[in-house]
Amino acid sequence: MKTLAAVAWKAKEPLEVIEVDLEGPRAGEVLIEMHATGVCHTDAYTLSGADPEGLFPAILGHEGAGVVVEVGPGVTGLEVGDHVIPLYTPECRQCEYCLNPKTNLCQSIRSTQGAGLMPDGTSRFSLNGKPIFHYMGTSTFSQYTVLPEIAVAKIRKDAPMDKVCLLGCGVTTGIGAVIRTAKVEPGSTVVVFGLGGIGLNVIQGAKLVGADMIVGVDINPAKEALGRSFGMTHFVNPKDVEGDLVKHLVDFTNGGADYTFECIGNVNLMRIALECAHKGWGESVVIGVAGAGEEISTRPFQLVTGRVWKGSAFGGYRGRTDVPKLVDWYMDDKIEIDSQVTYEFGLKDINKAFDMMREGKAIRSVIKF
Ligand code: NAD
Ligand code: AHE
Ligand code: ZN
Repeated sequence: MKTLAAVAWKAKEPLEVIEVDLEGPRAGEVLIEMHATGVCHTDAYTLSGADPEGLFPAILGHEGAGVVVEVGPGVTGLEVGDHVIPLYTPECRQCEYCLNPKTNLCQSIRSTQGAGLMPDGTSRFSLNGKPIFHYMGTSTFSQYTVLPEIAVAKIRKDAPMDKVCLLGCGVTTGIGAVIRTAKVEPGSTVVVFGLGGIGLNVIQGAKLVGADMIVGVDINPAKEALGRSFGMTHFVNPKDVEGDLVKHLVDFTNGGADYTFECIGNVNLMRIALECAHKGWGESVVIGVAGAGEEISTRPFQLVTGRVWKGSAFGGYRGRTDVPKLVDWYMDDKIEIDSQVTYEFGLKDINKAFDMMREGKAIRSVIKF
């Protein structure tokens, strides 16, 4: 079949919206008609050329929602008409990782997914007979996309797809990092670095669990009002801080934060986030993604004296099990999503969504098909 898709031909170049060929679902796969997709910073990161797994040409996008329109042979858990959210972290429920409650990182298809291919080692997308790579196993910047059944969360049909698509990445990642990964306790002091689509949801999660002091750190002053609307209690703009940012934040939080979250992808800030965690017990969670060749460092003394450094992917959530519950939370007004959709564009204007992100104007732009 033909599908309209935004193709990333090369790093650093705008996407081209064109019709490409899409082969239907093979065994264990489903064809999804996308209704909406968010644009996450990770899409821009891969398009920048900094992603060591970045492949071109590819169809990017990993924060979508849509409807199953065809099922391949052997599919048992999904049927035509199901409303779904594609998962870049699948959940096969059988691999060593899925059987270990300590992780959400199902590895059953990770190697082909990282190579831009479906689990059988081929691509469903092509143009003029030349394959186009999948991205993060999801490729949501396409009117139609094919996914393995194990990488699809079935959600309720009354949830608006142009909002709950953000549960495909940003909202789930931020809230889960607080609840699942860090397990922040009521009364905690939390510092959040970077108040974009991820950081604002860390703030939302921290408020949800009853944190007392929620400090947001961002160089964009416009983020202060946004952060406060999600529950941030204090704002620090590093540009206004004279001297050492770690010392400033440690003093500001009376000795350091119980939990800190890096939501930017800047290795210098990852170090600062660790070092402003409280001596003896502070935990720092890396969420931001840093480019090829970048490394984090600190004095081992920081860890010897009780700080803990950890990371979080997709908020530690298991998509098929947990995403439908998060959709319920949204429908029950337990979590806020609507105000995170700053802009809506048609697919043909998808490059504007990247511009809005780069200019710091969007929490999230949503593409509606
Ligand atoms: P975003 O672009 O929406 O937000 C980034 C924020 O960081 C912006 O508000 C920006 O002003 C701020 N910022 C930039 N440089 C800064 C600096 N030097 N000091 C303070 N603030 C600064 O990005 P996003 O979509 O929220 O994604 C954030 C990061 O999280 C990215 O690295 C993304 O790739 C990553 N991410 C990781 C996961 C995961 O599962 N681990 C999931 C989604 C996104
Ligand atoms: N190919 C990238 C991977 C970057 C990365 O860490 N991705 C996150 C999701 S970001 C969503 O916006 C993730 O889930 N990682 C786990 C995994 O298995 O990729 C790189 O930098 O190498
Ligand atoms: Zn993302």
